[in-house]
Amino acid sequence: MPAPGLRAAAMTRHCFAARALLPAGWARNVRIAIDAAGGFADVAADTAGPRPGDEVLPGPVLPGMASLHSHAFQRAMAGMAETRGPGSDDFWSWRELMYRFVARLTPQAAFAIARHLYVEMLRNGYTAVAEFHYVHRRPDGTAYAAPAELLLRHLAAAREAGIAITLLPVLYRWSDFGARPLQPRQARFGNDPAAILAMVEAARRAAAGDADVRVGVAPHSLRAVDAASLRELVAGLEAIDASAPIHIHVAEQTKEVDDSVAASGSRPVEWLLSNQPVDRRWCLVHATHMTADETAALARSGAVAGLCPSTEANLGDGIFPLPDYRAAGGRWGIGGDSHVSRDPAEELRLLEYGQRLALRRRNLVAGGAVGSPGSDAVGTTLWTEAAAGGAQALGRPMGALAAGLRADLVELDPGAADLHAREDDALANALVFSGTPGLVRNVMVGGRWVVRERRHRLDDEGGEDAYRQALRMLLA
Ligand code: NGQ
Ligand code: ZN
Repeated sequence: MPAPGLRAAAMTRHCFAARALLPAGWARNVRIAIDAAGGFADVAADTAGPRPGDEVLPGPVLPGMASLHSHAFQRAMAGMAETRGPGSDDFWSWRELMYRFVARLTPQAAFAIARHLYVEMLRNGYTAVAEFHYVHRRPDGTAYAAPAELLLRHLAAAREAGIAITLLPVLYRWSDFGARPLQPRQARFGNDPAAILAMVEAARRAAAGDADVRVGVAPHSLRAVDAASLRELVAGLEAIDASAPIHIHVAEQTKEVDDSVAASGSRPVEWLLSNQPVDRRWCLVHATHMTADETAALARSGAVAGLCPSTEANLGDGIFPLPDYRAAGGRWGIGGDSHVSRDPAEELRLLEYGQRLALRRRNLVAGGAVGSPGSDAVGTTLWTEAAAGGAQALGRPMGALAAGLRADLVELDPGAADLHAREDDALANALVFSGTPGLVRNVMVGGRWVVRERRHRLDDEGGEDAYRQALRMLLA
């Protein structure tokens, strides 16, 4: 029998990338060793060339991207909330439409929508998703026989699609600040901290050591939890897994800021930073409306700001103060949220464009920052920082082409005209700013190819038929 070291070496395989985006920037002749467990064993730049048996990747290679915020069911609503209603439309009127939609969701439909969505996301270069899941109960508010039924449908969908997932069962206890009872149309969301922690345990059992599944929690928002339940939830999670992710929606709308000040005398981000141990485990989703002091304090906390540019634009939220936040060393990532976009390049483009529109300048997200060596190329900077921040938010070792991380990678189409005659930073800039969809050709998650030549296994197995069936039921 060979020595264990030899056997491990024998089970290691290699990809050779002509060009790849490494933590220190673009590199040439990169040889990537992938171990049998689906991790990067080694990533070496400037090698002599491919060796016999290497899988040669002629297109530019980037790390897989994490989507740090998803409500999968909302994928089926994309385009359904774009007609003016009787009053003046805003975030809150959109939410009423969303509640009407969620009332019809079944476990089968939730699964079909999520699986379809996750395949779409993979095709565009997302390799992992944080599912912020709050629809726990039947439409009448009673629990399913297995209370984590709907949560676990998302785990099943992710596994069939082949995307890595961080499951975040959501505590949604109240309808507003001051522990107001849930409205009837929120009856599917309600639970107490103990019930959410039981879902964490159920999800951990179902995941059973799978390196591509992580479980954390999400207090929905400061509107939906009181201080005591929030403390109980965070303490309970710490007892199960001391480094597990904690995500929360915060300061997305100015009304929430005003209501928070009225309820506690503090703004939402300010309240959270002074009442919770906000650190690297935390992801503050949106955090749109902050003062300069809150922006700097959030950056110092080590938490990730979860930015969802397409949804924030769709809902009329506002613009996150990204240049100031980055200047203070803040970490950030991107999320598809309501999934009006499933494309990380598009999210990143919208993120930079929002800053340009607000500040009337160009090339704002560039240069060095915490966790990034800094490139003057906006595309390189955006992809590198969002991948690293997303990895932190998901609590998953990913987000860079580096030894020790999960082997997630994206190869762009070497034949694409928009990538032609370009090198290095110009490739990332073309990916983000050419506006051409479909530049991603091959996608690997945890050492497994899940998209090859733009095809996914489910393309031939009726994955989209189940989605269409769910749409017929939901939109009838
Ligand atoms: C959600 N979506 O949980 O789906 C929320 C709307 C709420 C965004 N915040 C519900 N974008 O915030 O109350
Ligand atoms: Zn959300």
